[in-house]
Amino acid sequence: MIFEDLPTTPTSEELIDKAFSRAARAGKAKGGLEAQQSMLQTAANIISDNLENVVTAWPDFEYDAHPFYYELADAIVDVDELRQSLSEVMWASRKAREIHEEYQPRLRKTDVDTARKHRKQAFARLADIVEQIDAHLLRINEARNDLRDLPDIDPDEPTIVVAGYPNVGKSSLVNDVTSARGETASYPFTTKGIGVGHFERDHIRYQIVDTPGLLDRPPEERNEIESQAVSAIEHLADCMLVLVDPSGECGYPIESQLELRDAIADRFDSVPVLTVANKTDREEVWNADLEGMDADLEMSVETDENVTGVLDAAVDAVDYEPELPFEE
Ligand SMILES: Nc1nc2c(ncn2[C@@H]2O[C@H](COP(=O)(O)OP(=O)(O)OP(=O)(O)O)[C@@H](O)[C@H]2O)c(=O)[nH]1
Ligand SMILES: [Mg+2]
Repeated sequence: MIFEDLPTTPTSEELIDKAFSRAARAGKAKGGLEAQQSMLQTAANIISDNLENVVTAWPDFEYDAHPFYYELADAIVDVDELRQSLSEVMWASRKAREIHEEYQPRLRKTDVDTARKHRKQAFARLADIVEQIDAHLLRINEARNDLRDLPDIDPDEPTIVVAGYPNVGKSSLVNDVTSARGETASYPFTTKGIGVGHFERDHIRYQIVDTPGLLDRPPEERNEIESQAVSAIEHLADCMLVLVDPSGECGYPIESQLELRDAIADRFDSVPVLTVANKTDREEVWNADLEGMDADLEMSVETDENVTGVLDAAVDAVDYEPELPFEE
């Protein structure tokens, strides 16, 4: 995942401490003017290099982040604000180099006391620059902590997204079809772990993603962050399975479940949306008017009835054409 390996960002205090203590050590190894020059060079380099590294560790949101991750990231941290902070840090990095260049000549061809006075002045200015970006460093580190936990999903794999009210059987389905068990990912804004499963058809790997806390209730109940996460899912989904439980065992009347289905179909109008009636093993479902619900498919995950049929339909709907390496 693109934000997984971001390093921690130092605080301004940590960076100043590090720069000045290394500088002191560098100074001790030498004497006279050389000691002052070496101290300045060490402090300025550590500051400008560390700050530059803070910035370059980040991917370019526009070019390197898949729209899915871009939108998810933007739901959690304001990307424009983050960019602003990164550019302030870059400014400070350049400024540290400038201070080095400005003071370096003053530490030559002079007496040691004067040189020490200039070097101290340079240190004060370096510290001042780093303190000025204190809030930006903190914000960048917070963003890093928030984004590190985004779900590990491959946005380029053909993906089936499973939606529906709580308790309709979403997780049961994802767990049932997925080859390797126990894969879960988390969105930082829901407490529920989301299941991410994989299965293969004709040597193509399909990803199947659970959406508890996101696509499990009416749109008007979503907060702003959740709504934006739903937009992100639009970039991810190649097919949407809306599970309904006509038995009502899930605790939600079928009318509400169908309203959610309609809202999802409206929202994801560029994605094939299939309505799947689950729990056909339950007696209440036998007499239910599945046609009246516009159910495309029925299944029981519990008794493994037609789960394969549902996957087949989803794979058909995804209609994925692998890119062949030698095709022009
Ligand atoms: N009878 C019956 N029960 C099922 C079936 N599929 C799932 N269940 C049961 O329904 C309950 C809820 O299933 P989950 O898979 O946890 O539902 P979910 O949609 O993931 O629920 P949330 O994670 O809360 O959104 C569990 O007790 C399952 O055992 C089915 O086909 N038939
Ligand atoms: Mg679940």
